[in-house]
Amino acid sequence: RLAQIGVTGLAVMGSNIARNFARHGHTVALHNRSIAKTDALIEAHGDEGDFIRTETMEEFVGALERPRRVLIMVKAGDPTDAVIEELANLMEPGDIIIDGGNSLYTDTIRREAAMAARNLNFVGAGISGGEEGALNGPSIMPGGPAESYESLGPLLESISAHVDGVPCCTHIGPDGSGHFVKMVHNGIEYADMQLIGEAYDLMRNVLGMEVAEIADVFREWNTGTLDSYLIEITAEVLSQVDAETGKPLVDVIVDAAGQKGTGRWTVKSALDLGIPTTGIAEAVFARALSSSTSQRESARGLVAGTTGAQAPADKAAFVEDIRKALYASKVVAYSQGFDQIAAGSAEYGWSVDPGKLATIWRGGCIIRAKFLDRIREAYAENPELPALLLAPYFRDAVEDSVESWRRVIVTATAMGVPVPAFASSLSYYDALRAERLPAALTQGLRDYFGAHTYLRVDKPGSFHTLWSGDRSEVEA
Ligand code: NBP
Repeated sequence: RLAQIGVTGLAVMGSNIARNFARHGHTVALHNRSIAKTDALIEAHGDEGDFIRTETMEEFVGALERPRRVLIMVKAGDPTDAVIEELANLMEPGDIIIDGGNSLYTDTIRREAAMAARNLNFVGAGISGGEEGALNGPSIMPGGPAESYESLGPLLESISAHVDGVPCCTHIGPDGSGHFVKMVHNGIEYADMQLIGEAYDLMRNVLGMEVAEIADVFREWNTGTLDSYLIEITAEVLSQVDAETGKPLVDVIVDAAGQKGTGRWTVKSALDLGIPTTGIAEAVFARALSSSTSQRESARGLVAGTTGAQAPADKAAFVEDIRKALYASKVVAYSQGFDQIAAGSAEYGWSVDPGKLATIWRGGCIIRAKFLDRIREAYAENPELPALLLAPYFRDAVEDSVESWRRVIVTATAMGVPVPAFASSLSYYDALRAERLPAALTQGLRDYFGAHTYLRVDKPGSFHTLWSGDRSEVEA
């Protein structure tokens, strides 16, 4: 017998995906650099389906039906390159190599070109959903050649999450597009988590609420427009009591957030593309600030200057303000993320369909939410949306929230509670809708010190003022 799919790299993610394939009736060839992980998987879960145990790469490749399909689930970076090279040396034209790790999209573009030159199909596939998703149904974002999706698509769709019978897996576009959208997905996840953190902090440090009470608020929010996986697990984490101390677990966890890099990659790419993803950037910087432990230690005791600032008297009303501020800021973060995807797609010629993307993010992935259905509808209604924020549904939601949003930021600022993502999202909204921006002054300054020229509102052409001369204007 031959396997329909091979999985190499059997740590948490790889072994769960291999089990997911097997549970869906596919024969799965297993390989890992060290045999121990392969044996551990077979020992613990061998009865879940049809696995073929292999020790060497030769044996592994030989166990696959043609065209061969191999999913690589090893550490991103050099290990992935090493495994690709080993596989490519053993494969034949038309075979498909899938990289399911969190690879940087520019690496995927490079690898796809190198494999195409050897007549091999290379598919960079973003996979989201963590360990649990890998086992029970992730959201899968495969890029690479469209032809390879014909053979691969049904296999991947069978193990993906499904929402209303629709698989959370679709061909995203050529070469690095799958890993690019997965990267932005992770960036949005950073923004979502930061916004949730700020909402929690406001309830805690402006309203003085108990952790358990805040957990109840999130549980309640999860029944409305904010209904999402992250809001749901926020209630779970906030409800957890530390067995050792009897305190809320969140109070014994060190307040320094880690990061593995996909948020940072998103922001770097946004800078290169010239797209203001302020929500994601604030989230990445907020994690960095939280981890500046010694600097924070030294800054403790800096004057707050909050003399006389009072918490709002109507607690319930302020909680509702926070909910609206969270929702509006979330709309901004997604709108910015989709802007970045549109810009990346244009830059690399990927033709990514934002509506299809919203559809496959509805289930399986970490940012899955009711909200994604609204995004899918917005793009279905108008595929040429200038910005998600301007789709009628989201525009109404944000306009309905804007007064609450301002009250929250005013109060947080007066009371010295940091709300970088809430505040910068509101500033983005205000800048986007502004009649005139101070960028006109920036242009004047640039012209003054660097003769960078400026455009005029009243006539065509570029102009320069002779700042160090008689200050008359010349056409540049
Ligand atoms: P890890 O990222 O921890 O990688 C461990 C695996 O890589 C092991 O199978 C290990 O083999 C193998 N490996 C290494 Br390390 N160097 C190798 C090399 N030079 N040659 C061959 N194999 C090598 O595993 P993971 O957490 O399961 O994640 C797998 C991929 O999925 C990563 O790219 C990750 O970013 C991505 N991802 C993870 C999550 C998540 O929630 N964890 C979610 C989405 C995507 P060994 O057993 O012989 O050491």
